[in-house]
Amino acid sequence: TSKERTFIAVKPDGVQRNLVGEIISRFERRGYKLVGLKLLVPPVELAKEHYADLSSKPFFAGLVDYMTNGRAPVVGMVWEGPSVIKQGRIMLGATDPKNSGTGTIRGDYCLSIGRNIVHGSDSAESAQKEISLWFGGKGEVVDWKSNNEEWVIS
Ligand code: DAT
Ligand code: MG
Repeated sequence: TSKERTFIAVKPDGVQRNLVGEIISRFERRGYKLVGLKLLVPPVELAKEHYADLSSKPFFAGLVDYMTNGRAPVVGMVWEGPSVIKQGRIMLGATDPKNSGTGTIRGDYCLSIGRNIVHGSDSAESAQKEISLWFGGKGEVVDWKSNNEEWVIS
């Protein structure tokens, strides 16, 4: 549905490299609507919960440290629109940038799986989990009407 929502985050390397605007622009220009936005150094518990599925992987500790050590913050976002979960993943490109196509965010801006600059929810279930984890407070996700909508969605 056109009310579908996904969680997208610019990771610390993307913030440090001044790619926040570029990443927001790509979603805006595609026609998606920004309904949540925050900048934070995530608490370790939040990062562990966010990546809970990967807790047994050898890179887990390094991944959590990279996300939470405060050398740069994370920009968390909620984007809304038709098929935004799947399309967001396509816009990001493959997890490992050496397999990400040119024209995708990772394919255009990064080189290494451990510094792949963006996160995007990979399913309806993870989108719901991640949005409530990162934007669980009252009013943190905003329902608003875009005046462009009739020119973007029919
Ligand atoms: P994605 O971020 O595309 O959803 P994922 O959920 O499998 O990918 O993994 C989450 C993040 O963990 C990924 O963006 C980068 C890191 N990661 C995954 N596999 C890795 C590996 N083999 N070595 C180092 N970091 C890895
Ligand atoms: Mg993932």
